[in-house]
Amino acid sequence: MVSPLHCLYSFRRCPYAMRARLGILFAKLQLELREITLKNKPAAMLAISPKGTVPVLQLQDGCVIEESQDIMMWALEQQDPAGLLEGPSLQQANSLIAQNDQQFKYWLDRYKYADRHPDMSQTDYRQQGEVFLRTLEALLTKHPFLQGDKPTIADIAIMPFVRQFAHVDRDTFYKLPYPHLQQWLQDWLAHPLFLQAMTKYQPWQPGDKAVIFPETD
Ligand SMILES: N[C@@H](CCC(=O)N[C@@H](CS)C(=O)NCC(=O)O)C(=O)O
Repeated sequence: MVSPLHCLYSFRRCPYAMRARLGILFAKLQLELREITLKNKPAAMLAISPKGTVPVLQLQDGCVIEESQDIMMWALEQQDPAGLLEGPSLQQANSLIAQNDQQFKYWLDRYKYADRHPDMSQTDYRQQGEVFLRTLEALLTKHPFLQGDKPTIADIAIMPFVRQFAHVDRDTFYKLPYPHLQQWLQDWLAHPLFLQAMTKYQPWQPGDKAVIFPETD
């Protein structure tokens, strides 16, 4: 059955789901949020998206969007009051997001779970990840956000992954020679919409009252 609202299956700690929630919040949309656990994915989610990853967005018309970047784009194409799609170059934003998703994420996973990947040391994995951090630092040396003086879709798509990298070992991260990146991350972590995106919800079960995200005051 299709929900009367758009419905987002989400997992609080997943960086892909974080970027989708940020996209919804920046777009000032409201939907039903269904928090899931990865160990016990709801049958209703698997029925519409058998690949079994979050985020998944089911629209009111029944259409399903299964990739986080597509969810952000869909949300911001509905409404974009902060102009996240109006940066200097959507092509550059897409290229940075692709580097994040295809290369940085690979090293991030190994850095985070180095014990499961014994071919290289955790320090080696961190240093591989730092190649992308240096790209970001070079951009942030020129302006406060990745593409200029205002945030774009690139910032909200990438910050959850830099956060995850930093949180593997905060002491080490904040000693690395990337002061602009560290400040950028700190600013995002304190951003009201990021704090709202990290609201905790109980896992959804069929029959539960809909959780409206974001809640109206
Ligand atoms: N390409 C997908 C990746 C999403 C993804 O990998 N999400 C992880 C959680 S962070 C997931 O759902 N993994 C499934 C699992 O661990 O069972 C996207 O951008 O939405």
